[in-house]
Amino acid sequence: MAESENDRAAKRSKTDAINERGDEGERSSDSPVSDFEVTRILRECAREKNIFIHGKVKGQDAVVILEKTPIRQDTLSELLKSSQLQLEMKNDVYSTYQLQAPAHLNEIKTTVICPATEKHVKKYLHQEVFLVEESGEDFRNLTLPYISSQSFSVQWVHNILEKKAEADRIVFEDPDPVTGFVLLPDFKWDQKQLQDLYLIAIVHRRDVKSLRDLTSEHLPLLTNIRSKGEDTIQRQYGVPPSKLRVYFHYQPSYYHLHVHFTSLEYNAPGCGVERAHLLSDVIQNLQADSSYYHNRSLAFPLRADDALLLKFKEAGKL
Ligand code: M7G
Repeated sequence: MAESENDRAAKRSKTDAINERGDEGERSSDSPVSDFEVTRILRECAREKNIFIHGKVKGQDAVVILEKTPIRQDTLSELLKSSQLQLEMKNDVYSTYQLQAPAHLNEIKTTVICPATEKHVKKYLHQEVFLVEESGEDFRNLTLPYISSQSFSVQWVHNILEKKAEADRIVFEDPDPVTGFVLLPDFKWDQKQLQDLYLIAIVHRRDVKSLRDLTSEHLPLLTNIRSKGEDTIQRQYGVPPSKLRVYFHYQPSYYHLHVHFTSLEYNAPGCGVERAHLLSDVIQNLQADSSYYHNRSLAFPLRADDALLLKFKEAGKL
């Protein structure tokens, strides 16, 4: 279908908006990484071009994640024009070079978790994983007591909902206490390009921890997130619903209900069938059976040293 001038204009303003937001980022004068002492590498991946490091900042445990970001189309010509090229080899029609880009086109996305708990360190440590099948009864007997005592703090979520953090990053908010939510960029997305678009919708209500708690009572909440989340992303970034993967994680890391909105083109961590549950499937399952997620077995992966895995083993479920 031919692209209208309106479409093109919308895309232009969306890219401008992204660039503006990206460029507006605060300069951190107090760098937590300059004092970082490396203890060990938790994980690294040459293909994904990232590295997860455990270390100390001023005596406190910290995790630092470094990730090379995708090459941006809108800065391509500047990159090609203003970089230095160093020839590595030449053979017939083939030649390879090292391209030295100007600093502002050569940024590394950096995430710092400090102080980091042992659980943060384990989350990023490369480990063998096992698939567990959890019945509704297993959830109540094994998983629920475990997550009630062991799960990650959701303080960062409350900070967002109460506008104590990331308030300027909120893209959309429906303030309704029952069906409302906040939509904002996930911290995995630097907002510089749309290929890896990643936003999260965090619900205002605090009594729904995960997929397991959902019943047909929550359908108005879920349909509201789907329609307003998709509309906002279409309007703000020019990405239509047909280009989005919208899903829950089970198990999530953070037990306060939230929905992941990612670009369909982006192979986001945790978007595989063993962890992701499409919002549209969840809505249909609840329409057909209100207790669907209370009763059915759900499979998910657990890392070798996860205490929950040990509980499943002890109960003879693995
Ligand atoms: P999850 O399914 O509970 O856990 O999703 P996961 O991290 O194992 O996927 C939580 C989502 O929230 C993830 O996509 C995180 O990248 C994102 N996230 C986590 N934290 C601590 C923050 C934060 O402080 N701000 C924002 N904007 N996103 C976060």
